[in-house]
Amino acid sequence: MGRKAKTAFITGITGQDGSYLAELLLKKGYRVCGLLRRNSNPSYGSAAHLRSEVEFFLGDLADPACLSMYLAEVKPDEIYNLAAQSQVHESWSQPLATADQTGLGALRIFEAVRNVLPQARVYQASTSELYGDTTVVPQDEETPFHPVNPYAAAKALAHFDAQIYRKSFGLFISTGILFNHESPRRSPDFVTRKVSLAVAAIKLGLKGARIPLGQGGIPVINKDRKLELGNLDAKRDWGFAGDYVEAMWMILQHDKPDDFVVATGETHSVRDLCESAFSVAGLKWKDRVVINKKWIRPTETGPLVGNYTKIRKALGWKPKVKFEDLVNMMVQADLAKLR
Ligand code: F7E
Repeated sequence: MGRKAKTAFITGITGQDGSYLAELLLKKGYRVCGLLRRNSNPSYGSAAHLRSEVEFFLGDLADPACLSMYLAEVKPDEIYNLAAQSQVHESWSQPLATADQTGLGALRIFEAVRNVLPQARVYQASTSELYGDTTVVPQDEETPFHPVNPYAAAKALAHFDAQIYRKSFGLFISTGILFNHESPRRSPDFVTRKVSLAVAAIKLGLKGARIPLGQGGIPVINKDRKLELGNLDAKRDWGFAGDYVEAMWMILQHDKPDDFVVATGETHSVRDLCESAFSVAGLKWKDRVVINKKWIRPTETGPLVGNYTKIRKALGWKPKVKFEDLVNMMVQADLAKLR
């Protein structure tokens, strides 16, 4: 007799990470269930192509009753909490909604697990934003947190509660402290996709309504056909989302719950990103990028770069896609999509 297929329950399944994770788990033979927010028109986002394979449950992280009900009904072996208000920039305009979805949302999951399904394994999506304006480089699991925005503060609540529920109640709750991870499925609210879409729109000479919408629903290039960005000096450790969902799964297969940094170990500035992305299309970034103060944040983090030694040694995970290949993948995908 073969072993019974495992069941996974994913919150945030319609996002970039949720859709890659669902694909990975389906390939591994899991029954995959996902929480879908109730809108008048249900939006499956990046998971639209998985609609016939995933079981969707209408609900909201704001509602503890529905979380308990679904856990009791589905009895997942593994729960991946990827749902959040995940835009740092937006977290200054919506600090309370961010605290609720990103911070309390996680706590509601932990409470539901404690009450209804204490044997389940839980993955909590933590973030390099926790390190904030750190001066320690690179950052690892021991580096102190210095959050500098409402998003990071909400993620800190979730991260500490994950550790507290693990210790206090013996629950299997693990966290992945993920550094930035991108893909052609990334929302244009984030800088990598904003740049790759703008490069493609400029290269293809798109005009008027054919110019795709970017951050905040604003066309990705302005009337002068330029890309408007904020801080070009900001430094991030950018990896490929497809690699990072494998890390999430591996973290839950470990023999004990723990915290792991997931990163590439390389850092690049937004300026480097522009240079690479425009050069994929044979364009010079300096002619095409202008600064708009609107996109400069009230506070910025220190240079973020992760040390992934712990996960490499304990679980054998390492990133496969390098920065240049990631940028190339995203620009090529947008050129193909918009052509
Ligand atoms: O910004 C700078 C900006 O919005 C990256 C989320 O997944 O990763 C992501 O958070 C950097 C920042 O991502 C623009 O100031 C310059 O320094 O792509 P981003 P993020 O804030 O790092 C972490 C790990 C998460 O957990 C988050 O959920 O780029 N930047 N000019 C800009 N950023 C944006 N969005 N737009 C600009 O025009």
